[in-house]
Amino acid sequence: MLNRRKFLALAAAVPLTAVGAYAILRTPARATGFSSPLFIPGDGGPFGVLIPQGKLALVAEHGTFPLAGGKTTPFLWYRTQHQGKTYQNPILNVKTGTQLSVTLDNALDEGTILHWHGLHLPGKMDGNPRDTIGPGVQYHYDFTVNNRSGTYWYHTHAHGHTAKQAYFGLASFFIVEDEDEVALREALDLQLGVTDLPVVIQDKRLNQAGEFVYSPNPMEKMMGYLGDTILANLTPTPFTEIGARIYRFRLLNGSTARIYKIAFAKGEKLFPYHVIGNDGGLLDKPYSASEVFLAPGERLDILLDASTLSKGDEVYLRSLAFDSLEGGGMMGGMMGVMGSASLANGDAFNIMKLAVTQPSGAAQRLPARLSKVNPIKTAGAAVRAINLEMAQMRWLINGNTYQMDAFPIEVKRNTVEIWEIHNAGHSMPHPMHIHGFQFQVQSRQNSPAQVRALASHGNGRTVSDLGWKDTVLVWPGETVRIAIDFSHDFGGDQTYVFHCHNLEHEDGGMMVNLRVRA
Ligand SMILES: [Cu+2]
Repeated sequence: MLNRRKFLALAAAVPLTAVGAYAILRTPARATGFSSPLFIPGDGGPFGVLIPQGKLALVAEHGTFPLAGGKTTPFLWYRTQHQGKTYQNPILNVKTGTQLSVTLDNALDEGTILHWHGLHLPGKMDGNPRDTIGPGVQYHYDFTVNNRSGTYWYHTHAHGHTAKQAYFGLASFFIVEDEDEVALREALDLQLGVTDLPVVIQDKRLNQAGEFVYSPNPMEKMMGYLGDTILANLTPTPFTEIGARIYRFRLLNGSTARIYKIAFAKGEKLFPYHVIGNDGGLLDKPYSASEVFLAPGERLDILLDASTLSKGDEVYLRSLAFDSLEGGGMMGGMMGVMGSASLANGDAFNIMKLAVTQPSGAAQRLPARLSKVNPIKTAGAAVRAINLEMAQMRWLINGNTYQMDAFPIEVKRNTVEIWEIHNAGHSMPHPMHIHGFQFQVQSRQNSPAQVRALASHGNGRTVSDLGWKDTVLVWPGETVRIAIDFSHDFGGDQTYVFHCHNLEHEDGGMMVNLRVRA
């Protein structure tokens, strides 16, 4: 158990010279203009929507990305040439049942591997750190997409370098469609890239030339690296024009460490929205909400009904203030004293402005049903304890940091397990992610007050716990029970990882191998 004295000792261990350097690099936070057009994906180029036809060849390489104001930043991306067009970090858009054949060429100067976050795949197709490939090496993926419709994503999982490579860009969306998705799109006349907008939210530090800076000091390697400039689709202080109708936002928290408390606000008043999907796709029906936590790795699929707004109205996508509960409240204070991020985890800020350009429209009716979520049958399921804590400045899962050749968790194929994930009281919030399988949140116990306040869905659950999940935020002191069905129809033993999606925690070893025995 981490106590007050240990926290003070490790705080004292951070070299002040390193901290001093950040103060110089930091640019003013909280710009207020919201006059940069939101970057919206097109059908080619950066983040272009790509429907794979035949083989897909992705090259992980260095590039430069244009930011608002005519500046560019060094960037890492997956480039591909497909059907006569060039894409960087394409938004892949596939139907359930599609067979994909993908090559990854590593044109970086260090190891990398691509992980399909949220997809149900054989272990060798999943892209986990054990399969990191060196520079100049190619990795081949062949698999069938059998997930439900939903907003998945793909990103680097380079052993030891995931945070830095993801921070510099190696990530994009993977959007899966099935008949439920088609029905929803038709019912609400949604169009990807027009009224159905994938939005990745990230925080970065920029130097005076406007380039991304990633150089965490020892404290930030342990806690997580926070930026002070918030980007939506790589746009700082963005705005986008909307009509008076329903819009869909597929929000992805693509930050390495920052948690957002997602809300929309018109003036000082919260503007409620509907949650229609989580990590593993559509929920059974739309759920009204006005505040939802979104941790690194998680997705939130929402509908915003702007039909009651009128021309000239402005609505902001915001992150509301919350208590980051880092080190039982102590760590956050010390981070401030140490002169780390000027925008703390839990500070409030606007993310994006929506400007209504049409008079009020006719109300659109939300579908009463979206999809079917079959509850995992948990009768007779074994319960496995997963304990999260810190010792000697390392985050531990069941007492250990990551050992690449050890398989502390072995489960049997075609069995259901309940994982009881307990986070120590003096800790940090940890977004825990499992590869290869979607799970269902059964309950939250001993939640902090700010989570209990949102727990209106039974057994302490919030709206972001509904449906299917691959990443669940576990707050200090909390116990979160999840049900996982380890059924699959892949041949032989399968190996995956379970880890914290605070990417600095992950790179620091907050990860464990998992074997599903045939
Ligand atoms: Cu963590």
